Amino acid sequence: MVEWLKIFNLSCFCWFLSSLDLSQNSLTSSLPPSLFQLQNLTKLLLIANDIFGSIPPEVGNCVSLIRLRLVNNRISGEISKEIGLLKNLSFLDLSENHIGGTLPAEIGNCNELQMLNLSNNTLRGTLPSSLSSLTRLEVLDLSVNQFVGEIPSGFGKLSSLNRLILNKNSLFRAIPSSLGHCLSLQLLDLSSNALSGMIPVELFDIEGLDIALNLSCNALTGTIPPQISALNKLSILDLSHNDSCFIYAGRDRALCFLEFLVMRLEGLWRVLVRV
Ligand SMILES: *[C@@H]1O[C@H](CO)[C@@H](O)[C@H](O)[C@H]1NC(C)=O
Ligand SMILES: *[C@@H]1O[C@H](CO)[C@@H](O)[C@H](O)[C@H]1NC(C)=O
Ligand SMILES: *[C@@H]1O[C@H](CO)[C@@H](O)[C@H](O)[C@H]1NC(C)=O
Ligand SMILES: *[C@@H]1O[C@H](CO)[C@@H](O)[C@H](O)[C@H]1NC(C)=O
Ligand SMILES: *[C@@H]1O[C@H](CO)[C@@H](O)[C@H](O)[C@H]1NC(C)=O
Ligand SMILES: CC(=O)N[C@H]1CO[C@H](CO)[C@@H](O)[C@@H]1O
Repeated sequence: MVEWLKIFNLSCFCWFLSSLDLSQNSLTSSLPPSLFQLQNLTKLLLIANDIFGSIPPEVGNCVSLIRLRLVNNRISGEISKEIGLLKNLSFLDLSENHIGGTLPAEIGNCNELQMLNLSNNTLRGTLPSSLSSLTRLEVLDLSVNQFVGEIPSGFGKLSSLNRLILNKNSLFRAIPSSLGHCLSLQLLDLSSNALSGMIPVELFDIEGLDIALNLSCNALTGTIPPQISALNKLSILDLSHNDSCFIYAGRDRALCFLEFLVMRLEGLWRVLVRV
């Protein structure tokens, strides 16, 4: 194992350090406080180690950080509001850890964020509406957490958003129609929540949606509007496992299934009925 603690005890000699990648090194320790004195650090990658303990508030000292990726460790504690001091942060990936608490509203101060992945943690509370000010965001993945409440309607301002992945939380109420303004979306996964109400027709304005629309395992009601045929590039449409009997109100078909999956294969819509 790299004697990384010793390295950082000498951090006064590493003041110039701008990039540190110790991914996949079986590092077993907490994050040494001296790490967060490196004000010139732009890239900190400690992916797939066995790092435990929390990310200290001193992370806010690393004002040069552009990439912070601590994926797949055993990091716990909460995300401190000092994260908002990282004005140049573009990629923040803390997925696959044990981070709890709420997501601080200050995350909305990280104006340069292009990718925010907090998937597979134990974050709770509501989604801060300040996320709506991160207009450079291309990837927002908050899946597999314990978030509750509504999807902020301000998410409609995220015009660069390419992937919005919120599955496996406890989000409720209606899907905001404003999501239809996210015209860069290729993937929208809101599955396995407690969303209710109708599927907003505005979602079918996102003509570039080509990877997947997954709204399965919610409590959505109503019909599937004929406008859905505008999503003619879509590979995966999953509206299965919902409380209501969906009816596809298209011109040429009227389908009524409790569960179904439509896939576009070789340019054709295939309806694969399950159960
Ligand atoms: C950061 O780098 C600059 C030179 O690029 C140097 O003058 C400065 O002392 C460094 N700051 C720290 C805290 O390491
Ligand atoms: C943030 O990025 C800008 C533009 O690249 C750069 O001029 C500035 O020095 C950076 N700030 C810090 C604290 O590194
Ligand atoms: C987010 O992180 C998880 C776990 O590391 C990964 O599987 C997933 O692909 C990431 N999401 C995106 C959109 O890249
Ligand atoms: C969450 O992460 C754990 C361990 O890092 C992994 O075993 C599990 O499969 C992940 N869960 C999901 C839903 O990705
Ligand atoms: C949609 O999401 C559910 C639950 O999150 C998942 O089990 C399912 O495989 C997804 N559907 C497709 C077609 O990928
Ligand atoms: C009829 C049906 O499949 N209902 C399901 C809708 O989704 C909820 C949440 O996943 C399930 O509990 C229902 O059984």
